[in-house]
Amino acid sequence: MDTTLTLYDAPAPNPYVVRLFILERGGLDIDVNSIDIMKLENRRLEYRTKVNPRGELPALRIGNDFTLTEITAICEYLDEVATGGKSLFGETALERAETRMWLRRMDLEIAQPLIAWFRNDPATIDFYKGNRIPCPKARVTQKVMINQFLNLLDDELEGKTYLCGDRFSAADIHFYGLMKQMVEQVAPWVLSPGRLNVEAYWKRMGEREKSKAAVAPFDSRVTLA
Ligand SMILES: N[C@@H](CCC(=O)N[C@@H](CS)C(=O)NCC(=O)O)C(=O)O
Repeated sequence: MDTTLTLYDAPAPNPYVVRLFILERGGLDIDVNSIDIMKLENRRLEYRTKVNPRGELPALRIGNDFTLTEITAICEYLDEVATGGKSLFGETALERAETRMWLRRMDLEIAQPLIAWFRNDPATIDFYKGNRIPCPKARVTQKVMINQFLNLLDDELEGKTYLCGDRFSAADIHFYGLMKQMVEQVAPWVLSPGRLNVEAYWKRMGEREKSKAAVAPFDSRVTLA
C-alpha cells in the first residue's frame, strides 16, 4: 500500500500546528505543497475537488487516494507512523488520555472560541470573500468566555511547566500553535498582565527552538530523523 505523505501547507494557524508537530515529533518524511491562502487558492475548484472539499488547510494526502483533514487527526496519524523520535501523545494509556483531555479542553474552551471571535469581525469580510459569514454581536460573549477560561487556565497552570505537568505534549502544540498568530496579530489581550502563569507558559512555549522554526512554511520536502 502506498503511504507516501504529502502535506498541503500555508502560513496560517492550523497549518502552523502541524508544522510544529512535525518538527517536534521527528521520524517523518513528507512532501509539501504550498497553497496560496492569501489569494484563497484553497477555495478554488481545483483544491476543493482534488484535495479538500471543505476548502481548508492543512490537508495530508496519504498515498494516492486518501486525504486526511482536521489537525488533531493529522497529528495523531503522524505520531503513529513516525519512524523515530518520541510520541507526543504519550507512552502509556494514561499519558495519552491526559494529553487528549488537555487538548480537548484548550481547543473547546479557548482556541476555537478565539478563532470564532476573529472570524466574527466584519473586517474579515474582504479576506474570506463570502466563504465565512461574520456575526459581530457574538464577539462580546466570546471574548468574555475566553477570558473566563484563561482565568481558569491560569489557576490550572500553577506549578506546572506544560499542560501535562513536566511532559511536553501534543496538547501544548495544539493550544499554542492555534493561538500564536492570533495573539501576536489580533488578540494581544489574551496575554493580559495579571495572568502570570499563562504569560510564563506562553513565553516558555515561544522560546522553544521548534516554535520559532515552524513559523516559516516548509520547502517542498521535510525529512527528519
Ligand atoms: N477544523 C479544521 C480547520 C482548518 C482551518 O480553518 N484552516 C484555516 C487556516 S488556519 C483555513 O483554511 N482558512 C482559510 C479559509 O477558511 O478560507 C482543522 O482542524 O484543520
